[in-house]
Amino acid sequence: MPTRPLRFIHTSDVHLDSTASRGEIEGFRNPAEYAFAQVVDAVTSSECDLFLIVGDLFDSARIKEHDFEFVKNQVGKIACPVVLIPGNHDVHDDTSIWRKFDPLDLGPHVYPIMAHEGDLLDFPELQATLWGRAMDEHSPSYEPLYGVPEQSHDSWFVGLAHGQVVNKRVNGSSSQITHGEIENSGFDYLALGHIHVWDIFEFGDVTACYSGSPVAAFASSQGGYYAQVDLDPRLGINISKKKLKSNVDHPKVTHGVFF
Ligand SMILES: [Mn+2]
Repeated sequence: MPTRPLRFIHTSDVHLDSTASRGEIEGFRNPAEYAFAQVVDAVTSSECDLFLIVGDLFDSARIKEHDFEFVKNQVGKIACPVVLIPGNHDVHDDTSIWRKFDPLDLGPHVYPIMAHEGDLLDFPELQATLWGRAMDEHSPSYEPLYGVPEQSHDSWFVGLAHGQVVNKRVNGSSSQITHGEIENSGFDYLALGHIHVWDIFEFGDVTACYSGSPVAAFASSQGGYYAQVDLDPRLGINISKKKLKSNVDHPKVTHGVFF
């Protein structure tokens, strides 16, 4: 059992430079930038140990230098480690945005998980171990939780997965995460991305959460949240659903709840 508490902020599905939400807001180029900057502010002001970005940070491989520089600038304000995985919009394939721009250029404190077979990140000073596996293709063959390694329980064990939580695997559906896989993962917390609205699951000893998109307009206005997670050796897990300042630019935008 870890002896120190761990606090982190979890976001996903920022979809920077999506064409679905346009227009300057509060000095930012668009609502997605405004939302991401607010999440970064929350990280810097809440004594976080880690910041997790669980896929679809970028909307497409067509993003420009400007978008990458924006993220570099924002994460440059953060002192703690930043861990990110790709999603289906910024998938790690041959033409990936993550090959056009090197995620390691975002800063020495940024830990991109780009290994298709999965990557285990150990932060001994935080008594935390993180695992995720980069999506190479948004397809039925990609299983976000395939091959989670077994861990001792001396560290907090936190997973990152971008995909769709399902009761049982369904033929033809992409990037599925089953209830059983979550239950058997051994994670203290599974940070989920892909669904744009907030949701929490508990299977066995494992708590999993979709933070949803921080951009309200990308979730039929039901988004606009991030998750602040506290893991405490005495108190257990506490997940706070934190609302951002309104960043809906266009109330008629109905982007659907996941992509
Ligand atoms: Mn997605």
